Amino acid sequence: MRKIFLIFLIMFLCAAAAALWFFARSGGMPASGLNASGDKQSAVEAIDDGMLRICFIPKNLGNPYFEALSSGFYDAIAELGEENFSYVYSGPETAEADSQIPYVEEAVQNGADAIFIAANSNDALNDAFDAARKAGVRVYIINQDIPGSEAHRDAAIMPVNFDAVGAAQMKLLAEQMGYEGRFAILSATADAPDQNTWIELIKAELENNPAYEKMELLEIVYGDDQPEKSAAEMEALLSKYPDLEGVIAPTAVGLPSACKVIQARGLAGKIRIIGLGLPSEMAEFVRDGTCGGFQLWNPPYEGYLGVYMVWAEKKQGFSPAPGARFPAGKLGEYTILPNGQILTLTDPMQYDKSNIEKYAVLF
Ligand code: RAM
Repeated sequence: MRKIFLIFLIMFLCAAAAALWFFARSGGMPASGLNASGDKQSAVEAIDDGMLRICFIPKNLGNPYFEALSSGFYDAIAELGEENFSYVYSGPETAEADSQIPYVEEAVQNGADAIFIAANSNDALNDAFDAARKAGVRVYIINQDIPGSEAHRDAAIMPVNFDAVGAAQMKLLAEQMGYEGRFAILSATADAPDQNTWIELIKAELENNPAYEKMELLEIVYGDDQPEKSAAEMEALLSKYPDLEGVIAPTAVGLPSACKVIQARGLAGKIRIIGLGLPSEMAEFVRDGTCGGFQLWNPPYEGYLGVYMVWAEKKQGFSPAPGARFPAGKLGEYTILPNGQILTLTDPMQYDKSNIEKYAVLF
């Protein structure tokens, strides 16, 4: 009897140890904490298990766009060996300018080697970034940059060259609207660095390109990357401007939310809508003609190359400075540009009836 009890006890202890190990590896448990004096060096020593600790902080949780981006981190980690990484995807519920600060602080306390963050503001996080870098943590902006605050980050992974996005969005809308008519922009949050960069570029195109002289921008509204608010803003635009003919929604949440409104009100063809969105979320609206075309890039690639960059630093003596190069697996070699940016791809990709099915299964 005692023998059986002992066997069960040993089996139970083994299972508990395995479960704890798995839980810690999957990022379910803080990798470490600061010691009493708040000295990170000691904290790192305490967890010096050879693992690279990476944290990705999205603008907010619940946005499928950032889940697609996060899947790229997993792809690279699988290629380089899961046993070498601890990866945590963690962020705020909503995308206010300062809502990510506690997540940056938490990542530092947990002994992160590198933080990747799609910042919700150009400058609200500067102090948190400075503190993280002082503690020896790399700060990489991902999916955009933080214009005016570049000195507070180590590098920025751009999905594409942003200069190309404004012109591409404006051209696509103009083609859909026959180069005339009134339109509105449905954005995400008012502080979002990427959204504001694109909006400025769209406005510049509208002003300076004579091809758009018969087009007019009526208003910019903000759906905060929340489906309900985005739909409500779209409804409000429809009631406020009976002559509205076009919408640019450069947000992966705003675009399908606005399409749903146009679809439900039977306005396909009357209101032309384009923007930036995930093919998987947009397929139904392309199929039924609610949306004639939209653009994006490859969000998983951004996370993928981020992991390879951290790996190159650990294994190949890479350090993030203009001109530095690193290999990124299947994507080839990348160079940090003089402005500290890395361009994952150059131009945005366009999706419509001709290719939507191919991409809808990918992201
Ligand atoms: C939104 C976010 C993100 C943007 C994509 C296209 O969900 O605002 O920053 O890059 O859409």
